[in-house]
Amino acid sequence: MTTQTSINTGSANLDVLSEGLIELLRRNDPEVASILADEADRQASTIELIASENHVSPAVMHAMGSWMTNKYAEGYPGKRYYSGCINYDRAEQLAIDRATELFDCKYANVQTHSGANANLAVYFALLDPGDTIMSVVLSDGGHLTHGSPVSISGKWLKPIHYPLIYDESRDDYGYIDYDAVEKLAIEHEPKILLCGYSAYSRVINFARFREIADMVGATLVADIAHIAGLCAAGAHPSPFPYSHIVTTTTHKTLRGPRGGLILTNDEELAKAINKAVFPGTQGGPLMHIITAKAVAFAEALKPEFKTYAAQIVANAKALADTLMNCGHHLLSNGTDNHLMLMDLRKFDTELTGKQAAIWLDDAGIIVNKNTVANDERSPFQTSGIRLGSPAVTTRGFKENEMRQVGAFIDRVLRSKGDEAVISAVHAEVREICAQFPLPH
Ligand code: DSN
Repeated sequence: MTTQTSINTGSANLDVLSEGLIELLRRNDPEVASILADEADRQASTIELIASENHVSPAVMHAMGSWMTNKYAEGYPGKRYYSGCINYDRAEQLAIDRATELFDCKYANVQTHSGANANLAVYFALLDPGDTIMSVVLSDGGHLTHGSPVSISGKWLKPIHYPLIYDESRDDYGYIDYDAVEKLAIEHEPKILLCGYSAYSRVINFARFREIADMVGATLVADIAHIAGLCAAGAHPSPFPYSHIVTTTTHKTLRGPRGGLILTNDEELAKAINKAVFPGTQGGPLMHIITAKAVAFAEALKPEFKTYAAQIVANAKALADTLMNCGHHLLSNGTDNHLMLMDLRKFDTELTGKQAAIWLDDAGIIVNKNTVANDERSPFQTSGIRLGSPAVTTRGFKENEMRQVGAFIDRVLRSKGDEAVISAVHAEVREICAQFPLPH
């Protein structure tokens, strides 16, 4: 059956290799060529505010689509199960060396396929079924793998969740309640104390967490998936030397390929982690992704990445200030990092995060619905939306553009979905996007 396809790369400025790929697919597989071209166009013509997403460089992207995908390389550099791994050893060792330099630590495992796998491997290395971990609950900004009942971490471990400050009359409303963390840790003696979140906009006090971990003999695991790029570039304090183990993804603020990473300074932990990754929880490593991680880490080691990370934070602040000046409410009244959580309950009691995200999507502004502290709505509806600055900062947005983005969001939400307003904003979104192409 022949399917009619249209291939239109529209406003996307493609690099030479990407153009070649579309051309190759256009001849061999026009349906997939059409999907790729449309996605490039979608990314180029919308404002991406999902806090966990980014636009990789052509070098990172094409390292992923290289010969390095063709090989099995179970094991570690110099200790592989299959022959022919010489170049895979070089690529993985380079990724390890660059990761340890970037995060100023001694040991790195670059094989985990994702942040979730990184956390799972750490649990497998350190815990037995039924052991206690302490973390923030998913609906307050934690993560599925931090003990959610629908995740293996919640089914096979015993999660105790520590709270945020829920008292709105306090200046530190929405911040982690460190005194409660200490009290709960003393009461429950977790084996792992987790810090690091999917929707927390304030600086994490790693030193205080380590003090608490030491009081109860817990291993401190910092899951810096969201803020890894900021930590690497000095735009957020480093989790080292306080954390025993650091897990992260490589594709958020770090702007690498989709994958995971585990770091430590402790040789015994490093050995246990390596075993827990392979053969404990994974098989053959994704060597094309590991190669792209090496490329991304080299990019993050460059001085310009520090400028990029500082701009991510400045941009988030500019967006947060604009929204608050327009009368919107942000959890913890602002941000120190790349993201913010808009609490819609105080703006319009009827408006769900789901509806707000749909209206914004219609205007070309991509956000995700998100629960906010003490949210009574389900994760499918939510009372908030999460906004982040990493992807637009990659495109070159600065404070001025972020103020425009804040004004767009305000107009869309105040219009309550009015089609004329949404369509007018959408036209302005396309105009601004045309001025800031994707990396090419
Ligand atoms: N899904 C990721 C996020 O958006 O934060 C967390 O895994």
